[in-house]
Amino acid sequence: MRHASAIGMLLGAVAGIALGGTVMAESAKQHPDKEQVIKIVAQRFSYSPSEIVLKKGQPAVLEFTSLDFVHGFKIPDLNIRADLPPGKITRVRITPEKAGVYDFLCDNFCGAGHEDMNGRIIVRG
Ligand SMILES: [Cu+2]
Repeated sequence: MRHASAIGMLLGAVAGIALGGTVMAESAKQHPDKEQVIKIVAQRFSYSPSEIVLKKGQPAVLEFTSLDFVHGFKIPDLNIRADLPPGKITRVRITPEKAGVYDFLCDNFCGAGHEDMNGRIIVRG
């Protein structure tokens, strides 16, 4: 009886390890290249944060919330733009393919400080 019980415990431990390994492998399979999510708040006349660091080749989602106006979001060098209506989340997906610094700006005239509403994305290689 003693032996049987010891074997039972041993089997339980082995099964636990195997299960742990399976769970990890499954999770890696479902998120092979997990998106980085960055929340950005837009309001007259700034983006917060105004500097965003991304990694080359890693997919990212910029989640914008505007507090006061349909601001714009434009990255001229990447040919990306979006309207950012207040009261909803606007998602912009980017997978930067080249390291560098990319300026972005509001391209919907939003008032006296509109020209200063900008920021930059730094892509690290
Ligand atoms: Cu604006």
